[in-house]
Amino acid sequence: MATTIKLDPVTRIEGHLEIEVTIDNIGGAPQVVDAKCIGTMFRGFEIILAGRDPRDAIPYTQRICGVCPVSHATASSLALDSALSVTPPDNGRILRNLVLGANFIQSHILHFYHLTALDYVDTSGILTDSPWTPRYVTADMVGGSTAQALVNNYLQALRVRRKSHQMGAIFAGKLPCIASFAAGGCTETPTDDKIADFRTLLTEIRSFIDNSFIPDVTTLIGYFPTYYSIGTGHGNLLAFGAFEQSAGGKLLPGGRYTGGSLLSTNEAAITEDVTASWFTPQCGKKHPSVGETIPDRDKAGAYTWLKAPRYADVPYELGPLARMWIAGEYTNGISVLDRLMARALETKKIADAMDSWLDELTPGASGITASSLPQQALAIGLTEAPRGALGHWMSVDGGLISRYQVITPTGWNASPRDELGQRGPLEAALIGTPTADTSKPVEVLRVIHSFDPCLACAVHMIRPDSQRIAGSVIVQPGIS
Ligand code: NFE
Repeated sequence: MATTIKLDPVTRIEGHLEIEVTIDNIGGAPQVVDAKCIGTMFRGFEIILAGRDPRDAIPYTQRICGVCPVSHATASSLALDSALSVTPPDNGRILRNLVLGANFIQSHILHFYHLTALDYVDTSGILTDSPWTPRYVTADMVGGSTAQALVNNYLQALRVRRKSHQMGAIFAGKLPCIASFAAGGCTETPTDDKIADFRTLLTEIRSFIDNSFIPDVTTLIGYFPTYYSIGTGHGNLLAFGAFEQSAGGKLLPGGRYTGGSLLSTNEAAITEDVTASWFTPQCGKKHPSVGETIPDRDKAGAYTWLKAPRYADVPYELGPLARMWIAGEYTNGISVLDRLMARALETKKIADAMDSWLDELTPGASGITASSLPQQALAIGLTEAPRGALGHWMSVDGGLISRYQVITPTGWNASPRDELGQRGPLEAALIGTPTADTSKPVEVLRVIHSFDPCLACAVHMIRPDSQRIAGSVIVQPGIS
């Protein structure tokens, strides 16, 4: 008989995500046969931004999330560059890259050591107190000296992430939420001292990436080869691309992969479906430039505060694997382990590029081009966040924001079913996941965490009550 489990909430992610999975025996093997991603918060930043000065978009949208604020600052700055018809000087473009890179590094290290490694490692006898317990411990976990080494680096990774924030703050003013990005570039002026300070921290962080992070990911995934065929999903990948280079093009290019082909991405093909979302039908099937955010908590058949972004009506997975695949640098496969490996390799690619970007800075030269605000504009800022492609769409009327829409990577990855009945990427990836013990569905957690979901990004205001389905088994994974 099928069992429905609700992970409420899923822990070790950002924000509140509920996952409901139905498990049944197929050929004698218990596995996930249905899945729903449930965003439990209402997203309201678009409403907050309406009527404000367009320049407010940079500080306001960073408050969507403390993990990827630089990506929101980048997307809103790019939208403002476009609205104001201004091009940043080379220093401005490079400084933006360096601060965004620092944020990617800390986020990717956070994901592996602090959000997902504990799905694989038995730390009994090593980590015995909160916040590491309570947690699932299953027979297939890695223990012994491998667990001890990973725990040591878990603690070291906390220090490395702090240094990555310190590094970014040299050109950002502060982190997590930065103060230096603006229309036309970055208000910081690089000096020899700041460049040297940045490089000192970067060199130490690159050493950790090369000597600990990538070896640890490689070691860990070596114990779990079956996860190369778990969490595969729809197999469609999409990126907008990021990190504009001096020679033109982007370090991580945009594009799409579907049906075995690499294709270009055109944001005009994006719409947001609300068939299963708590928004009025008039919000549905709209391009984000004309998107609406009108909540309807009582909507029949809906189960989440996330909309369902689609590209030409097709669900796409976003993230480091999509970017590295489209860049042609990682095409081993689409699975739980491929997401972990691609994320680690992308961290190295960005960190290595940052060292050469420091050489391209001109000390003492301004990072910003002056500009003035338009009365009317329709502007788009497309970039990448650690979790995947990020888009901001902004309309300006009478010198004020008249409409603002944000589509985050977790908005795509954790999206619900659409009007065609297609599951979102994470929902689809969960189908077929083996589940040996429904009281400890660690396999389900491994698939969820491979996407590194961030519900704070995907939805933006908390709802005071929580909804549970009568008769379902409630599983609390604890606060490990
Ligand atoms: Ni809250 Fe974010 C990233 C964005 S996730 S972390 O990365 O945008 O959807």
